[in-house]
Amino acid sequence: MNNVVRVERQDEIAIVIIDKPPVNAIGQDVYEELMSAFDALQGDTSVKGVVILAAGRTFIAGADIKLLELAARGEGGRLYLHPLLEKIENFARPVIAGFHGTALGGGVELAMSAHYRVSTPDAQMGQPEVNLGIIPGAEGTQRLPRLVGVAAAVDMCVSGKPVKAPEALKLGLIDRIIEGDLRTGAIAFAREMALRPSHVKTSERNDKLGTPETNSPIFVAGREQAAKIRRNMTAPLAAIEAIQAAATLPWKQGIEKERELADACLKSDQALALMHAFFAERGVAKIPDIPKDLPTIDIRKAAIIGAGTMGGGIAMALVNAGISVILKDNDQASLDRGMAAIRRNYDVSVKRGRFTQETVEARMAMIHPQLGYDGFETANLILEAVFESMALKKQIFAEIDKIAGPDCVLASNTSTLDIDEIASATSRPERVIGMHFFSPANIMRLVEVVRGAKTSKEIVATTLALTKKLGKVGVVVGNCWGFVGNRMMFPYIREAQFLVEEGATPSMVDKVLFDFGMAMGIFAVDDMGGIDVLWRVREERKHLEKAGLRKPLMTDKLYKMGRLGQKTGAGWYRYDENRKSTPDPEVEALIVETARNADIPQRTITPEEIVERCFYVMINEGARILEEGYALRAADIDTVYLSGYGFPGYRGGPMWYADSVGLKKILQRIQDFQRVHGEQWEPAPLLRQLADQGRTFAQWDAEQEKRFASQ
Ligand code: 3H9
Repeated sequence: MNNVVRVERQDEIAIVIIDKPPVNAIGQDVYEELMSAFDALQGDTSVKGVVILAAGRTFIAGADIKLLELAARGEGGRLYLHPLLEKIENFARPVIAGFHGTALGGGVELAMSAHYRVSTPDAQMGQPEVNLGIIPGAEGTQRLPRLVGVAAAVDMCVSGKPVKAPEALKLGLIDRIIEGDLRTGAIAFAREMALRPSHVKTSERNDKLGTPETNSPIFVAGREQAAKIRRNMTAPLAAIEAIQAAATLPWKQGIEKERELADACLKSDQALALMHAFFAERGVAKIPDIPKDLPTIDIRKAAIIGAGTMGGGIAMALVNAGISVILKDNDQASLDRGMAAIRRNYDVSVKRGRFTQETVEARMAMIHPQLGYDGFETANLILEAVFESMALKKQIFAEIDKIAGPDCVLASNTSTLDIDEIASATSRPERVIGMHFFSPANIMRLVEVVRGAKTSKEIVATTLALTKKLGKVGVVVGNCWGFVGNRMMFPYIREAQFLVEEGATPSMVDKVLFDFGMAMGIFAVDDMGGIDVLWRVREERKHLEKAGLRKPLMTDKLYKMGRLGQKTGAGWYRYDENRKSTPDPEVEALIVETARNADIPQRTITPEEIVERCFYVMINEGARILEEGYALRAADIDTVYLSGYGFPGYRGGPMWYADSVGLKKILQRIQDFQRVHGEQWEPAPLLRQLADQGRTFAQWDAEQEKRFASQ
């Protein structure tokens, strides 16, 4: 019985349709049914051509990643498409693949074994395997360079970025763009091709493979690109090696090389971590008590209070998604500054070719700067983005409560403050929610969606739908101080500061963190965000600090010296006019002097200690957040860190990383640090429990999902 592949006929053309929602991923079922479909068609001489299409929203989006994940874990699941690809390529009559939506990974590989490819004008196609720590392992590294040339193949496999149909046509990945109905156009194309006496197999095309001389600089540049955009990752380098094999070896040997490299990547920890990250990101939208089909409010018009860096960035994110924005501030000068910053950011995008000038003008026209509340009454979303002061935020929420329409979502962009207390300033706490964007808000993908005690399900679902519309990842978190991201960030930055007080330097710590894979070292991050920001957050909480506990000493000092980071040209580092940083001997001397005055003994700090103290303290806090219920799953915490804090994807996020190190070892080191550094290293009960039982956070998540399902 055919469940996922069906064959239809239009006169002498057969149409093979893959129909496996949501994205037609190739699993064993699709593979087997395609095999039998092509077997049957081979014997049917009335068929003069075959068109492969997919039903629903997209052409095949790749091999089924769930299967690949099993294979990566060594639990079966390995999918070899080679016999199917051979069958298609050797088919006696022309086979044409028709793309729509996003044709990705194994989907493109399957299509490349066909004799021709056509596409809708707006489809995209690519080899994103590198995002999963693997390479195109179904002959993609061998066929892609044969169709598009070595340089484009290297770029597509290293960047993982899809190309749009017009570009694909130029490159030779597709043969025609079909305007109008894809099926009709693809059938007409098949009829045309059926008249040709023969059809070139991609595997036999060698005209675009270049020579060792022309290819050598391409591979060098590819490796440089990989080192830059895929730092520390093995898959992009393996993909280049496989493409190199395509360019130098006969077809069969090239395939063998690809298989060897693909298998090695699939068995790597990096692949496992990245596949975890893939499913973790998709899992965050699943909130146990909120049905998927719960009706949401369509956000078409938003009003933002505060035209500073955050407000401006959020305004850009909203208009980029087609939502018009009122941008309010208290005085004309702030408003002008905010609008000028937005204009500058858009100008950079135009220079980089991301947007055309017309697009930018249209987006600027969608932002309405103003001083008053005019028009707020018809907004579907009012979002406050002023600085972190509870008193100010409550005053603003009390004001907007009087103006907002009954269906409006009232959101705060607070990064640390109590959303319930903010909501208490309104008569409708059920409509209040936190939307914690990350700077620059038009670029960074993470939004922490802070669910207050009274926030309604409709408002949570609406906010999640909105983050998706903005192209962002919304992670629902509970209302604790700092939520998930910053609550874990503070112990991390605290330990980093303690380490420099004990003998490391900021650049030494940052280098270790960067080499670990973080997008930036923590001191560089602090300088970028502004040392005043951290200082202000600490001031707000000073009354809660426990007497006698060790506190970092340098933030206050740098703040008082006016060394606020990049914006003042000096913070932990010194900055030139291009914002390039250099270590500053003045700061290093000040740290030594501060430590001496505080009687902190100086010693040699190893890179290992830097990694352990910075990340284990973060993991310990993550375990606390989890057991207190402020994150639903360890995977949600991972997604926060992967999409908002520059944690390397190939380590899967802090909690996945903890599992990979082993919770027993982590607990033991935390206990060691507790003996030396005291109660700030008290192990989280959940961490202790899992370590004692030999379990992992991933297992805890699996049990958690079962609990959700039974509720
Ligand atoms: C590959 O092909 C290896 C080959 O080289 C070698 C093979 C031998 N598999 O993202 P969404 C699920 S590697 C399984 O929310 P969107 C996803 O989990 C693969 N499941 O939708 C989610 O499930 P749920 C190379 C998949 O519209 C649902 O589909 N391909 C797969 O925002 C909807 O996903 C890729 O890396 C899959 N391949 O974006 C492409 N893809 O509803 C990965 C999706 O239960 N996929 N799902 O949470 C994507 O980039 C996006 O999903 C796509 C749609 C752009 C397609």
